[in-house]
This record gives sequence, structure tokens and C-alpha cells, in this order.
Amino acid sequence: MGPGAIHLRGFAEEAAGALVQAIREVEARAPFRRMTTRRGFKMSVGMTNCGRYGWISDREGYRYSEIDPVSGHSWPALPTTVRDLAVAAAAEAGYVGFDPDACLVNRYEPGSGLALHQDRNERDATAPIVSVSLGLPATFLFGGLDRKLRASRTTLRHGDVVVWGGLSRFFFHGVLRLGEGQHETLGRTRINLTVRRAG
Ligand code: MD6
Ligand code: FE
Repeated sequence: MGPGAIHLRGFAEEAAGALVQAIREVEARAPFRRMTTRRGFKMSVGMTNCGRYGWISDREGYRYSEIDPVSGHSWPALPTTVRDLAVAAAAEAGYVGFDPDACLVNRYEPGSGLALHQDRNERDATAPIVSVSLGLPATFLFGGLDRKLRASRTTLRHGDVVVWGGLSRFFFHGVLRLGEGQHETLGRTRINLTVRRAG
């Protein structure tokens, strides 16, 4: 996809059922919620987290927190299935010894999208991010270090994994608004997991 960004098509296909079940258990304790940006806009994507650290956004900005502000408790643990899959994908891409401590779970419905952004709240910039796509397909936008650079487009489908590190770790990226569709297990939704080393 770009320098250091590797698209592993279907890498999570076999594990998908177990991953969906793990997400159901996470959302029972930490429900999806639409967070607010610093400027006060409500995001169209529903988000929750598992692992030691969770990514949050509110009027104070973006950051990682060990506490879920909705429940006042810690986030659910990183499920073993999620960790194992992410570690295996990272190794496949050449990142041996990936030791994730955070997983942001994004839920899209038709009409939801994610504006171009950089992921730069993580302390260790040498660790990759492992992104797992489930459910409806989405068009992923992949730019460069400059927001104004023209972004390329890739379709991410159910079971696809992107391992993202190295030179493209800080590239701008986003997700086009999801189109209508029905996925056989997830219905009108797309779920994306981004497994990270945040702390
Ligand atoms: C998504 N993904 O695919 C949003 N960030 O729903 C991301 O924002 C992302 O896929 C960093 C690395 C990989 C990603
Ligand atoms: Fe991102």
C-alpha cells in the first residue's frame, strides 16, 4: 500500500467468527459510543476499546486513557483471539515482538466515515498498528505526510488485515462514508479493530 504498510488480504478470515464473538463480549461491558471532537462535532463512527489503554476524544482533545469515561472503570481486557491474530499479522509483516496494549474498535454503518487523520497519540512510534476489517467493505484513503497530498484508495473487506508501520506510520488516512449493504454475519455494519502499542 505504501512504505511499511502491508495489506494481508483474508488474513483474519478464519479467525473472524471468534473475533466477532470477542467484540460482542467487549461491547457488553464497554458499549459503542459516538465521541465528540475537540471542536464539538459528534463522530459518525461508534467507538469502544479493549486492552490496558483506550483511545478517547472529547472537548479536551484526543488521548489514551486507562479508564472508560462512560463506565468509570478500566476497559475490558484485550481478548486472546485479538492479541494472537494481531501478533501473527505483525510477524508476517516483519514486526517480530509486537506487544500490543490497546485496541480501538470502530463501528460503521452506511453513511459513517472517518476524515483524514494521523495516528500519533501512541508513545512508541516504532511499533506498528494492526488493522482488522470485518463486515461490510470500506474504501480506505491513504495519503502521505502532508494532508494535502492526493490520497490513494484501497478496498478493505471482511477478513482483511493491514499492518502499518515504518515510513508510513504517520501518513494521513481515512475511511470514505460506507455505502449500503448487507453482510452475512454483521448485517449493515463494518467493524474495524486497530491493535496498538499505546503506552
Ligand atoms: C478504519 N482505521 O479502517 C480506520 N489507523 O476503520 C484507521 O484509522 C487506522 O486502519 C491507523 C492504522 C490503521 C488503520
Ligand atoms: Fe487511524
